[in-house]
Amino acid sequence: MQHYTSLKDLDSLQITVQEAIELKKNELQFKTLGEGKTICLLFFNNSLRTRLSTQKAAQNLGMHTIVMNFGSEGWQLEFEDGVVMNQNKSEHIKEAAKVIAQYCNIVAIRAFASLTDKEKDNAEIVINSFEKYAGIPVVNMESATGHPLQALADAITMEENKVLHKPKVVLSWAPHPKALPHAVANSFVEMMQFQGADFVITHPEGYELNPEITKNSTIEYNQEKAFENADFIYVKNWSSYKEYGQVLKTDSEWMINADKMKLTNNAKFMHCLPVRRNVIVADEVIDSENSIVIQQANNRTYSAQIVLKKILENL
Ligand code: SN0
Repeated sequence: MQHYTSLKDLDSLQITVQEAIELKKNELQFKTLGEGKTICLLFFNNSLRTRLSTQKAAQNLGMHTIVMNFGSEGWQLEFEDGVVMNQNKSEHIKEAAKVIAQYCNIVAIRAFASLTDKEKDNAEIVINSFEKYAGIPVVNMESATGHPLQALADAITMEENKVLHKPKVVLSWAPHPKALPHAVANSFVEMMQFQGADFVITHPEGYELNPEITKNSTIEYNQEKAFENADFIYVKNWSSYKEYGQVLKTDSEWMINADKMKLTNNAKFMHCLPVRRNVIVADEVIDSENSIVIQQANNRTYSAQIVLKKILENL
């Protein structure tokens, strides 16, 4: 594997999940693979899990890590070609990417959607420009439209909590005061399309995700109906895609509570975190035995580590 910018970069999701589970049993088994190699982690947005787990993953493979908060500490980058740079952007991606590539062997990038310009967000300008100009492997740590390291961690977590029958998995929208990106939900949907599960997406009308991503996935507008007999409830807020970046609904009607979980087949509760307690999910659910959010966050290390291992093997 050269880059990891989408789940499609994996030869096989199923095999990668098994490899990550094996890796987790002895996370230092490849501790010399990355010796003398460096990864630069560039953050245009905030992070907790991604920042720490990706560093831990790289260090488990013997790599050095350099972290930079580009959003607050870097020069503002220009991504467009041929512009007169007499405004507030100080440096062009053409130089920045080539310079960064001289300091490391892999570059990992977090750059959220603007949620104001759908076309630009869908064009994935930041991640694609790094791929184009850096000339070294690029890892997506949540871009405008996807969060494939999260989706791989989710697949690992679901495999570890596997039920004997074909599972029913529900991706449920829940309210949030702010406009949030579609990336986590998009990658979760893509991941589910690789699995042989009974998969249902539930959200209020107007919150349809990009139909090019959901394709023929089942959408059920009645949340309680969607929850019936579910084995996994995966919760995430996202802003409207149709009315791009708008928050259409904030009332607590769609919050996940114990009564809704009672409709399920004793389902596990999942969320990528950070989560707004008692807005997205009631304390009684996230604090229950069925909540696997901490295990899910732990698997971010093994998701990143298996991806970095595959890239290092190809360097
Ligand atoms: C991000 C998102 O894409 O939804 C990152 C998730 C991994 N989440 C947020 O920005 C939440 C911020 C908040 O204020 O709750």
